[in-house]
Amino acid sequence: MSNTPLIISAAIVGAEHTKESYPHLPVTPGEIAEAAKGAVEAGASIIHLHVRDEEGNPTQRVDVFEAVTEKIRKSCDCILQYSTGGAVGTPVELRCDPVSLKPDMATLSMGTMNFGPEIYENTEATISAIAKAIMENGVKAELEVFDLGQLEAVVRMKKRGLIPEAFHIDFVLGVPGGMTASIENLVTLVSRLEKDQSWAVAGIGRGQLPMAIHAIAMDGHVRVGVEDNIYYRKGEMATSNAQLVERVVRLAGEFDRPVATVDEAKKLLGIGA
Ligand code: KMH
Ligand code: ZN
Repeated sequence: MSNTPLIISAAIVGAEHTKESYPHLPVTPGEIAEAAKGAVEAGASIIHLHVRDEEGNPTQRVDVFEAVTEKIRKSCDCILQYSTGGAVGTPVELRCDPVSLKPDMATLSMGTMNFGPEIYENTEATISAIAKAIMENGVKAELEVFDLGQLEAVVRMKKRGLIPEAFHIDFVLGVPGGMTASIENLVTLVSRLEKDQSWAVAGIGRGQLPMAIHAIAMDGHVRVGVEDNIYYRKGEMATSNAQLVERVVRLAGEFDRPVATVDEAKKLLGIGA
């Protein structure tokens, strides 16, 4: 294990939960900015951002991303990473839209899959269209990889010039329809990466904590937050995104892994170089 600074990404909103399913979910621009500030003060350097409309529904509207970005920028310094995944079923043209605001980073999901009972559609044409928007706007891509086949798609599509040359990879493990959040799966995925490829893991639900611990030990990076997991432990809901980040910071301390500042994370990810 080296002591590469640990990049903690906080997925603070997501597109799946509602205030009904999780009362602490930030949905208004003010609440989202407040949650971002809390997560950053706790140790996160990346904010993975979904936004909600006036009714609290997931949206890819540029004006909402703009309003939330303005509030976050006023409240804290962070790497802002927009979701281009949106919600299951969001049309691809809309998913690309916020990238025109040139955030620091944007996500790029690498394949179609079952997503619980629904289908999360990412055909090659969809991936290419979103990748094109990301490249044209000079935004750093984070590839969302939900299973091994999608990692193989990364290699294929990179060879064909359909995705950016350089990217960060986030393994999202534990979605019903993707790979489970097991240590064996994480080790397999990481073993397939090119040397020096930066990666993180987001474990869904109860996979969040074990995936975070293993990423810390394996020299990877970590994503936590209520998009992926609303529980602190079995039967006890997390009180905030910050609480989930704070736990990762404590664990990193036990492994003598320093937590990356925003500037260190930018350097590691090649943002603004
Ligand atoms: N909401 C999921 C269907 C991303 O942000 O890039 C997709 C997602 C991925 O959350
Ligand atoms: Zn997301």
